[in-house]
Amino acid sequence: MTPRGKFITVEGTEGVGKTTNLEYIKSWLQRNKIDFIATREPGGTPLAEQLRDLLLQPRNDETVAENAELLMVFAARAQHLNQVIKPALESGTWVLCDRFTDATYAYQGGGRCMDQATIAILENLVQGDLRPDAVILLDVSVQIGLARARGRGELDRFEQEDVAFFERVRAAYRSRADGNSSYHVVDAGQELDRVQQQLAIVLEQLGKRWLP
Ligand code: Z5A
Repeated sequence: MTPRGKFITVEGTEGVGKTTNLEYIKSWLQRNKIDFIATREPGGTPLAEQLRDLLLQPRNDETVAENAELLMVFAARAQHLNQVIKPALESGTWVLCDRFTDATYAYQGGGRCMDQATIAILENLVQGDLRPDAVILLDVSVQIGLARARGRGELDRFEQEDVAFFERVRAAYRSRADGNSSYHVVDAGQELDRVQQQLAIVLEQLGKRWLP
């Protein structure tokens, strides 16, 4: 029987360098000849990408209800899981995902102060017992992260939030990582080559644990 693929997610607040560092992780997977797909949340299928557009688009016509936002995040996730993530893992393919449910605990739970228990109910409903095998949390101060992200031009609906919102997002991420061995926290406030030296150590640990 083919062993299940590994499920790695990459998380962090705005401007933390996910896009840049995902490329580094992909090159490690390629060097190790691991069969993998790279995907993202919200998104990863045509329907889920449409939901992503709706979630990120700034709206002047109405305020998005917090529950509506939460359900859209999980609707996109349900589609992504059923169509992409679960089939890949079951066929032995590894999945590298740019954000997953930790982002919901951080943005909707921390940022929007929504009830964590409600998020957990939806997590169980949509995912069953599927959880990432490893979560790489790129951690940077909100000040540095926002300065990097806001150099990119037009802001999406989340990027328009204030500093206090992102402080809560960061605190929620750090609290989930605290004392949990599936989480690998990387100090992403340093120069890029120093960040990638830390990532290399994390990947080496995962390789030792998972590769033959
Ligand atoms: N969201 C949610 O609310 N609930 C959920 O459950 C999920 C998501 C799954 C879209 O995510 C939004 O969805 C997100 C939360 C919400 N909020 N927002 N916005 P996204 O991941 O697509 O969006 P993003 O957070 O803006 O990520 P990004 O576009 O991938 O950007 P990034 O992580 O900040 O990475 P970057 O583009 O690689 O880096 C930003 C800049 O910094 C860039 O110019 C780099 O060259 C530079 N950089 C990177 N690293 C360094 C270092 N070390 N030094 C100096 N400069 C650096």
